[in-house]
Amino acid sequence: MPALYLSLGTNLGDRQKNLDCALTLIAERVGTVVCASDRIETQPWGFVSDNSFLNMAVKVETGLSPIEALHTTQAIERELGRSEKTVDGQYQDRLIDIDLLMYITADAIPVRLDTPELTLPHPLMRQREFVMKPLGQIAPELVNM
Ligand code: PH2
Ligand code: MG
Ligand code: MG
Repeated sequence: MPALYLSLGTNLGDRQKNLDCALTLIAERVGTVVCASDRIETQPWGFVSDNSFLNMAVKVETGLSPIEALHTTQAIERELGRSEKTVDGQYQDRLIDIDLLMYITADAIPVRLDTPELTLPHPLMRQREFVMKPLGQIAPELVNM
């Protein structure tokens, strides 16, 4: 089975519950959640806000293609109340954000994709401690790649 690594983040509302709901819907619609990192408290990166984040990373075994996984996670974000992602190019506070980090095929090849809709691996992941720290807990081999 292909393995999909996701980053989850939330800085509004009941953050633990937002992550719980996202994980339930990911398990129902994306695939089997085989590893989940700790939930770490992080400060907003790249924008100014009083609301700190909870971030985590998960590994999902999925039968979906990368684009199908993107559309499915975007639908989950919308169902959990996510509205606009950026305003005037600035990041916004959000109930839930689900980002595709890496997609590893069944024969262990990391997918490389560069389309207007989706870039894999996630182009900014290595600059973001709030992504790399939880990802390192569940997949140290990817972080040290
Ligand atoms: N997500 C962003 C921008 N900044 N900062 C933290 N701490 N956590 C995030 O998940 C996050 C962020 C864009 O999606
Ligand atoms: Mg994001
Ligand atoms: Mg996102």
